[in-house]
Amino acid sequence: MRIKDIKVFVCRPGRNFVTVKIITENDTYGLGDATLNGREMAVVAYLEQHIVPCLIGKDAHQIEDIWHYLYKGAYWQNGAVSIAAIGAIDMALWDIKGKLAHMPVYQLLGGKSRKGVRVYGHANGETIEEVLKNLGTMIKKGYKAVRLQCTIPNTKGTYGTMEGKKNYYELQGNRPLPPEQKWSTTKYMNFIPELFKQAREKFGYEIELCHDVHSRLTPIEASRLGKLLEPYKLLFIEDPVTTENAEGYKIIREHTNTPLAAGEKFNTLWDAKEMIQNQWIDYVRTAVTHGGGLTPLKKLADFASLYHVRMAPHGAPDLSPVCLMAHMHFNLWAPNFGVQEFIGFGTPELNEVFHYKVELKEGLLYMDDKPGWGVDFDEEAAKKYPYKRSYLPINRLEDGTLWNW
Ligand code: GCO
Ligand code: MG
Repeated sequence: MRIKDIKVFVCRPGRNFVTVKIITENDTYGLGDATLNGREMAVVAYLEQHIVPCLIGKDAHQIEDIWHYLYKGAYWQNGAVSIAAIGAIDMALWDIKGKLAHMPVYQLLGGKSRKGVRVYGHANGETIEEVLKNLGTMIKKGYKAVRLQCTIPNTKGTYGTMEGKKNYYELQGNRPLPPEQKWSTTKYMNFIPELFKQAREKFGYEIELCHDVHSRLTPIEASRLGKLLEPYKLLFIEDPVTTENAEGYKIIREHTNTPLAAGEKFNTLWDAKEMIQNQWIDYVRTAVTHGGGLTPLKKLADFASLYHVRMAPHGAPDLSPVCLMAHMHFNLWAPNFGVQEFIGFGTPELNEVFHYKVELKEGLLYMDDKPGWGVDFDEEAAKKYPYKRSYLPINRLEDGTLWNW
């Protein structure tokens, strides 16, 4: 089944997304998500200039070979831009294979390992009171696991809570240049255990809670945070330190039994290898898009399963519904699936462009069985929402030093 055409779409139904559509000679098409937040157009260029010309006429069924052709064949194997591009191609090919086989993709992986996908939602706020109010709402909606992020008093903006209540930080505002935030580790460390203390006092221990540190600590600071949070029995803390240096996780591991999650920025299995085989983390956060597609992600899952490490794919709003639906299939299959980040059912603009259906019941996300991923993209609707350059914020310490955002 030859590839006839490949189209790359950039649209902004609330925020920017890059979507790939591969069309075969019999007009079957598959979709992939290539969104790389704040660097979208670099992936578009990589796809249009360097990938698309090589794939026209190739057999859409040869997913494994095409993956290696694009990865090894580029000579420059790694890198967020190229991997997001390869990831989207790989996703679109799996979608096609499912459609041609008249099967949901999870069937091609070996079938379902569970009835639904456990998810965690987000409760953010400017104050502890507000976060707890939002947590209460999430529990009422049926969530059984929730991530808590709160503005740290006397700092300007905090991860997860920027731009006030109306404009959740990841729904891009008008940011033609990166906005700046301030960070104080001392203020954060003095404050955050109180958030979880109050959450447990109010809601008890049945609801699973987690927290994203967003790489803002050093290993020894993160070790201390993990210890301080131990009484509140978190599902995990995420990215306590940057992941470039895997041994940082060894230090944290030696000091605390608070579970650790990392890897939303891993591009390959090799980025994750050392942490997994040393069992320094409990959850791998790699997404189908940023991990180079389903082909490498299923290898990552199998490798992680040897070391009691579970998959917890990244599901922030900068991953499109195409990626969410790919995760649904992956998570239904992966024997060592842990939990999926899920930020909700989308805005009206988003749902005008992407057509998909998921349903939350008692903490589990369900979808209908459809061939392929079960998601569609409305090209006409997408034209109404043109791309606009937008950046993630940057972060500085109080003295002005550039820090991890
Ligand atoms: C998460 C992530 C996101 C990232 C975003 C960057 O755990 O959901 O850390 O919140 O900030 O995906 O593009
Ligand atoms: Mg994260």
